[in-house]
Order: sequence, then structure tokens, then C-alpha cells
Amino acid sequence: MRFAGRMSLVVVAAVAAALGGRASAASVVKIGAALSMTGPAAVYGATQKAGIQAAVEEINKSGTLKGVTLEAVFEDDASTKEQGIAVFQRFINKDKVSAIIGPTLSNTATAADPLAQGAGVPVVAVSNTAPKGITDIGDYIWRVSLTEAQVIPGALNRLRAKLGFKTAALLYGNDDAFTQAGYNVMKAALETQNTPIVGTQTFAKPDRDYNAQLTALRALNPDILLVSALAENAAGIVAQARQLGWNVPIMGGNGFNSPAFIKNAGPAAEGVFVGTAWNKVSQDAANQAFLKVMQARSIDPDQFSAQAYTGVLVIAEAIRLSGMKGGRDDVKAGFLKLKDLPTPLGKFSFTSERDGSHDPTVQFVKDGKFQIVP
Ligand code: 1QQ
Repeated sequence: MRFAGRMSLVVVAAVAAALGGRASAASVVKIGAALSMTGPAAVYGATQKAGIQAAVEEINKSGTLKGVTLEAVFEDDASTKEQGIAVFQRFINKDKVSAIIGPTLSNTATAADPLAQGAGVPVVAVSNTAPKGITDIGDYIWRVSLTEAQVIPGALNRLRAKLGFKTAALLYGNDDAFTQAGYNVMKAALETQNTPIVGTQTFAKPDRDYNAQLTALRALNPDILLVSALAENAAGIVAQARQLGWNVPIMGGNGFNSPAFIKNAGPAAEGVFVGTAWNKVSQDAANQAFLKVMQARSIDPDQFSAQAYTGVLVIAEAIRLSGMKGGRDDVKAGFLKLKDLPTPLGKFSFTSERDGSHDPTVQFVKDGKFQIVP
């Protein structure tokens, strides 16, 4: 009897310590990550997930968020609006996350983000690049990824100076919010820069044969071909253009920024240009630290993992700026204060429109890898 009494006291003490520990120490802040693990954007989702996992572990290990532990909850948005909506509902109502990262595609975001806006859950877009229809949904929608409008006009100017092109042709996917928006930006930039557009063709995500469009554009003899496509279509388009023997310089939109594009296009990818939000060779301390973290995990990072990593960094910084409070409105309040945060993308701030702000650059494919245009 005495023995049992002693035991139960020990048990009570242990339980009390555990409860006390939990109450005084770590509150867990959940971040929902809605990423494309299947469907046409799966190549981006895979590296985004790697970036988020690395950032969450690094932040928890560093102890910068005293009393707060981050926890990422991953769900597949399947590259579709329908699944994006279902995942957002789950994050908002069931997992009760403090913030959502994603969804991968702008197309999905246009349908899912309004749910978060309505529920007062902050969203951090880390790969949506359609200039309109994302952050203008409302004051809970924020974005780390630079838009096509922030990247493409400058990239075109750089390439014009380098290549001296005088005319252009356009090829774009007409069934996706991002590929359409990218086309609008390319067209407007060429017009502003007084470069005549000699021809325009379209395709849709399920298409695999682009020979008719490429042949039609080639006959118009443009000096450069601009393509707004997701990675899988991009690889097919570039491979088929080169198979036709068409050696025109090609510049892609953000969909080209995946190593999967290079892998799938093979040698045809050589020389293709793309504006990018991440300067992989940046010597900035924050980028070097990111490269080291990824290397330790045996991951060769891409722009999408760098942006996703940055998405976690801005949420962590927002929590810190809110006095280590991680409620939904604490995170949003922190975003309003965040300024010049060191990230792999450079010193990061939000614009007054809640979009990202940092310097873009231009890369091209050389020896099967992206290299920064010198
Ligand atoms: C978008 C994009 C895609 C190419 C990457 C996920 O930029 O949908 O906005």
C-alpha cells in the first residue's frame, strides 16, 4: 500500500512535470504546406517540400523562437483547384494551422486562397508568379515569389543587350492562370520595349505534340522565341523545336526554372534562358548558409526550394516580431513589420501590396545545369 502510494506520487510528479513543461515551454505553431506532389506541377512540389522541411528543422534547432516550435503539415494539392480547396479547408478547420504555405500553382491559388482570406488565415505564396489574382485577393494573402512582371521585363532587356534580337514570337499555355499571365507580361514587355511580335501560338497542359505551332512560328523567322509553360510542356516544346532543326534563342517564363525541365529536355535544353528569383551563386551569408544546409541533406536545391525555405523564414520572423506569439493574426501582424530579412533570395521585404521584393537575375542552361548569365 505504501509502495503503491509512493509510485503513484512519482507518476503524478512526472505527469505534472510534463504538463508544466508543455504549458510553460513550447507552443507548437502549425504551418500547413499545400504543395503539388502529383499532377503537372509535381516537379516543383517535391523541391518545395525539401526546402520547407529543412527550414523548419533549422529554425527549431536554432532556438530563435523561444518557447515556440514550428511544425509543418504537408498535403498534396494535386496541381488542381478542387484538391487545393479541399486541402485549404482541412488546414483551416481540422489542423487549425497558423499559416499556409502554397499552393504550388497560381491556378490553384486563385481558387483556394479566398478560403483562407475568408477564415483569416495568413497565406504565404512561395511559387505563385501570376501578377494579378493572388495577393489582391485580400490582406491575408502574402507572397515571397517574384511575379513574372517583376522578372521578365528586366530579363528581356538583359538578353536584348546580349543577343541583339529585333523581333519575337510567343508560345503559351492557354489553360492555366500562370501560363496565361506569363504570356500577358511577355507581350506587354515586348510592346513597351518596341520589339515587334511576329507570331503567337498556344497549347494546353495535356498536349504533347507542338510541331504545328513550332513550324508556324519558325516560318515567321523571329529572332527569339518566348515560351510560357509548366516544366513538362516546356521540355517537350524545347526538344521538338531543336528536333525540327530550329536553333532560335529561347527564353522561358518561371515554369522553366525547374531542373526537371533540363532533365526532360536533355541536350536540347542547352542555351535556354530564364529569368529567376534566386541567384544560386550569391555569396550572401544567408544564401551560403542555405546551400550548406541543403548540401548536408544531400539535396541540390533549385529556385523553388530556396523560395519555400524563405517562406518558412518569413513566418518565423513574423512570429519573432510578434513577441513569440504564433496565432493567425500574430503572424499577419508580424508580416507588416518585417523588413530586410536575410534570406537565400537576398534581403527580403514585402511591398505595400504584400508581394515579395528583392533582386531577380537571369540564368541559362550550360552543361546540363542552370548557370547565372554573366
Ligand atoms: C505559377 C508558377 C509555376 C510555374 C510554378 C509553380 O509560377 O503557377 O505561378
